[in-house]
Amino acid sequence: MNARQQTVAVPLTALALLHATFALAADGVAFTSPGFPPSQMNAAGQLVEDWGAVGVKLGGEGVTDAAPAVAAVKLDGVIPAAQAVSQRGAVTLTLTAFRAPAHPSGVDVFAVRVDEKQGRAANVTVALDLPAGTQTGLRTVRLGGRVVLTLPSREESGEKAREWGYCDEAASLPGWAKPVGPCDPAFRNIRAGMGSVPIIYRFTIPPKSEANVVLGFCESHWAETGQRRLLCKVEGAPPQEVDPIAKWGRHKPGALLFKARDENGDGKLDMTVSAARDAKDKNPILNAIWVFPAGPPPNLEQVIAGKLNAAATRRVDVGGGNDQPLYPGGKLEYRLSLPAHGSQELTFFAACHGGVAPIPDASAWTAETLRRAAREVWRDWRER
Ligand SMILES: [Ca+2]
Ligand SMILES: [Ca+2]
Repeated sequence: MNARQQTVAVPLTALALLHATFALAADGVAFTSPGFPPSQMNAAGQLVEDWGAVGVKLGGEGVTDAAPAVAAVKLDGVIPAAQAVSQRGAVTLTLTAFRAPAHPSGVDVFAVRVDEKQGRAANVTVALDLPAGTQTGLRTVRLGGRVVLTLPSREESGEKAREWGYCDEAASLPGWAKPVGPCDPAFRNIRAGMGSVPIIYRFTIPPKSEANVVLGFCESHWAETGQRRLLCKVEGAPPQEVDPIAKWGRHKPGALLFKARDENGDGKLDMTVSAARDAKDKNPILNAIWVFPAGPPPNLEQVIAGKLNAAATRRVDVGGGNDQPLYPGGKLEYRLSLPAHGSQELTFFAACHGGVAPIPDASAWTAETLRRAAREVWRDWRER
């Protein structure tokens, strides 16, 4: 993505607005990008957006309480930012927020950095304090339908994964499909990658082992071919593209077989269903998953009929009663293990005035590209 294409014309009043808002340092520090309404970090170090305030709670041995010093700073010598620094006993907590000019409304980048100060390895918890009514997913926090916060990957959280589950931003739609004919009831409930996000599942298996994986589909929205074409990838097997209408027809349960293998030897079998490149409907769906032991392939008609469930090592009614997320979730807390004098940083992306936060699976923005975009827009602004 090119930051220059995403910036907007800057009204002259914006500069006056910046001066006005930066003068509020006693109450907090405002920050923005040229031409956008500002966000604020308040005197408590909370990021204040039009959807609410986000704060950080620190815990752990030797961690004490202290109010932060909030100040306006310049990142990379040019990006206006707000920074809250607090000495918290064993550690120093530094919260930094700046606006990146991501199309169309901008994105606020909120970095939480913890530095170990006493020369002893420390375990610290970083919990997010979120507004009431927010719902936490794997990588996003939503308020109503709006994605208001993008989270670092759960691998960074220290949270323990389950044996299997989904790890994506797709939605469960129980009863969505209307399969005709006798079939496993698992076909009725689906998960859908609304907003063009992929559907991703992970199963624990013995490292390097093989398995027969069956993915079950039933398209109940489209009646014509060429709409929702799917690209299915199961680790260790060749990818398969399928147009469920062309292959099986509307409301007709169908299944694809994959000779899977834990190719990278991490003891996990990864599978992804996403929209095919030429799909008109970019929201992928998935109805069911069966994992069978390696060996002779299972008869797909019998799998569809639900007659081989007892032989499967896993049968998942995707979007149904026995489905589950890979990470239990609940409390949004990150566990950091800091070596002596070490530090760790967690980066969150926040929706700012009228905008949404980028969904990781559907957006190319990273902490690095957002920072580069902010740097470029402020350099251009300075040269005007
Ligand atoms: Ca693997
Ligand atoms: Ca299902």
